[in-house]
Amino acid sequence: MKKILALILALALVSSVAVFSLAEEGTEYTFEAEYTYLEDLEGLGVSGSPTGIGLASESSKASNDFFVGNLGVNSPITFKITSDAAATATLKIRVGTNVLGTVSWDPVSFIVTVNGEPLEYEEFTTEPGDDPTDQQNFKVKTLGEIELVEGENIIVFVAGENTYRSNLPSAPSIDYIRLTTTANLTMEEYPENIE
Ligand SMILES: [Ca+2]
Repeated sequence: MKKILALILALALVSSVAVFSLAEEGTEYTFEAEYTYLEDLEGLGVSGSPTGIGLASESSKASNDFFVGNLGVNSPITFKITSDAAATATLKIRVGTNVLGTVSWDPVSFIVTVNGEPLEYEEFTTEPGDDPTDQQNFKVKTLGEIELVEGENIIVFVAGENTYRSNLPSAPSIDYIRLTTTANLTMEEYPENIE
């Protein structure tokens, strides 16, 4: 009996390792949100809210020292990614609280589209951490598998239906997205946003 249990355990370990390596196959690309095209975007909509490159904020806790925040329905963050082949990719996003307290995000309250198609992803929450100097408390969330086409792909993140900021729709702050895939990816970047 013990031998059988050991065999089952060994098989379970082998299969979980195989699944892990399959999901992580390929190259992991990180694309910074502060390098997306920010001109013409309007922040939350409340008076005095930032616009354009003003949506990029500095934080030592953010990758590349910047993130985009104060996002509303008129500030979709758009990643233009060119792929050298049609391929499946795992999409992750590093998000912060946007100083909204503890709130949950799902495909209705925070809309993610890939080449115009809404992405159905598992609900996640953003919440303040224990460090009062780090209100964003950035965390990486896995949104799931997406299909990239050869050529240009448009991945958009925008506030959906919610009343999280003074009864206006808002979105989490975005530090970067991460794509893991076997294809070669490049992004249209605007580094002058933060210069
Ligand atoms: Ca960043």
